Amino acid sequence: MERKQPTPLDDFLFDLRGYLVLKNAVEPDLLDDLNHAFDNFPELAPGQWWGNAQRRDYTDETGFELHNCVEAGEPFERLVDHPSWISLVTHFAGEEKCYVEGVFIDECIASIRTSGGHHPVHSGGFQGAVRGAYQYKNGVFRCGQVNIILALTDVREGDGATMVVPGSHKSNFPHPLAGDYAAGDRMDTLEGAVPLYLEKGDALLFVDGLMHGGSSRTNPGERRVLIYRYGPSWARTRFNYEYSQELLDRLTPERRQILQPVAPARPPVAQPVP
Ligand SMILES: O=C(O)CCC(=O)C(=O)O
Repeated sequence: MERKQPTPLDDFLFDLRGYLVLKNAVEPDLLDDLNHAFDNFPELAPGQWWGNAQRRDYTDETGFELHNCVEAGEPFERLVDHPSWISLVTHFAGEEKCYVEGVFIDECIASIRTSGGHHPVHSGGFQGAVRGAYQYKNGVFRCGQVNIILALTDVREGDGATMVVPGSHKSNFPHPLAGDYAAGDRMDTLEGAVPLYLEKGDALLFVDGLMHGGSSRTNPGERRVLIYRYGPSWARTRFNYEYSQELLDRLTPERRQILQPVAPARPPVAQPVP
């Protein structure tokens, strides 16, 4: 697959709306491998570890969320620098044209949502964290976090589509009707929010500072998505997961550079503490 480069239209739409939809981002073989991996996830209780990945649902209603899923098998590794988006996320969040150029992965999550599940509305420009902030200045993007949500199943009406409030990454006011994340308020009918329907294999790219969430799934069956969050090379993962040496050792140099942009600085042999 050819590496997709950002176009002037991508820049215009990303700046205007805060998101892009990447059609047919992932090839059928890889989708099959990822779905096969999902089929074989074990039953995990919230908080339970599976190797170096951990089930850690964001809320009681988001459903199964396997964090650090890049440790869950080789197909997940192929997404790290996937040609459909790696140049885009690097362009938006990778500190282009400066001494710390490059991206790292802040979080990577395998998510399964069933009927009744949803992800409450959150983010938006108003008092947003620097970690997810949108910025374009002096001819370069300086976003704190750009997310990829890859659909492994079709996500249509009733399937629990991700919803966004287009343009809200720049908003200077709180949304007066947005509700409360901690209370688990649903965003299904939020004024200004639109669902982004995806076909299996499409990916949604958006700046985390965009107001967003997951609408209620009302259909039977599963919504399966992968969420990979990219940030600047110098940042640290939200929950401080550490990668296993086995994973780091087998990655291509390009992938290792993204998971570990800066190797730990240690003396060659342990030195006595003076
Ligand atoms: O599940 C979704 O569609 C949205 C996910 C989300 O809001 C997030 O991970 O921040």
